[in-house]
Amino acid sequence: MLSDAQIARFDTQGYLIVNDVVDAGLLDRLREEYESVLRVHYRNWHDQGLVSDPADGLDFWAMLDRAGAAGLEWFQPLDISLPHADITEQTPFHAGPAAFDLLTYKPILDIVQSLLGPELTSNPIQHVRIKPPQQHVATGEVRAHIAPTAWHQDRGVGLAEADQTEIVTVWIAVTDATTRNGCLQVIPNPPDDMYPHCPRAQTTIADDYIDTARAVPAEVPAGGIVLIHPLTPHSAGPNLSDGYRWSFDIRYNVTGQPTGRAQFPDFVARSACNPADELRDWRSWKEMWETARSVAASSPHIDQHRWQHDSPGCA
Ligand SMILES: O=C(O)CCC(=O)C(=O)O
Ligand SMILES: [Fe+2]
Repeated sequence: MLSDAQIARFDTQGYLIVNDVVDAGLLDRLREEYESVLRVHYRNWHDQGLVSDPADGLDFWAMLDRAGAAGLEWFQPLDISLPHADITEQTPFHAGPAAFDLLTYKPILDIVQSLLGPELTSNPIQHVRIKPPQQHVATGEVRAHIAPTAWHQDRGVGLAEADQTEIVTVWIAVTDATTRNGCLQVIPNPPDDMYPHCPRAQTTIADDYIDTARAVPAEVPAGGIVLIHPLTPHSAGPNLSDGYRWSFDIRYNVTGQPTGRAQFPDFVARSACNPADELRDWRSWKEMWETARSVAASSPHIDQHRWQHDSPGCA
């Protein structure tokens, strides 16, 4: 639970850093789960001759290094979401027990309940971000899960149907997040409305709407979180360290309100009214994403964003 002072600070500043939320046990399980998932993919790449070193003896970071150096698409198999376009029956994603335990982690739900009340849906706008040192990011890589993140408000990355949805972003540091490795930066005291955004390499706030000189870094040690209001402008700079910068960002909205990405599955994470509605089994969560993948693979593309090149300030 958040204290009244923390809630007041979130309400005025539009973000809140909370240290020591995710315990070492869950962080370790996440790291182990990710290492074993990557190992399966890495073995396949090795069998196909795409990487020369065998997986045995390589840890998570070493496998990422080699996959990156070989130009392989290592990110999507690790993401807890499907991509925004070109989904096929084979598009990989990650849904495992430790990731599900993070989405349903009691200390996180308690904190979010302090802001949104006890009827909480896990919103499908969620990602892992594993950002290599910037010098190892492939030229032309613009995805904000690997490369720096452009200025945006999270309301701007959902569809308009969710503009009234009560939602909060929970950004979770798996490695220490520092200015040097490209932690979040936020502009405190958000406006009452959403700025126009532009469909550039990433969806980003239109020119001249924000004063980035007011930005403050949201540094947080591993296991800590940053709560972000949907109208708070935020971004992340390049990872100038020599290690990976790993985070998850997950979201919760009040149950029954539009998620902003209806083609992807949500689930009830907490319910005081109907506890039986809470999803408890990670396999069901995985199946929901597999079903969404099948539907997407055989359906016309659905745009995730509403912005047009001729939106104000996008020239
Ligand atoms: O971690 C990042 O680079 C960006 C995260 C973000 O935009 C979010 O959590 O909403
Ligand atoms: Fe964001």
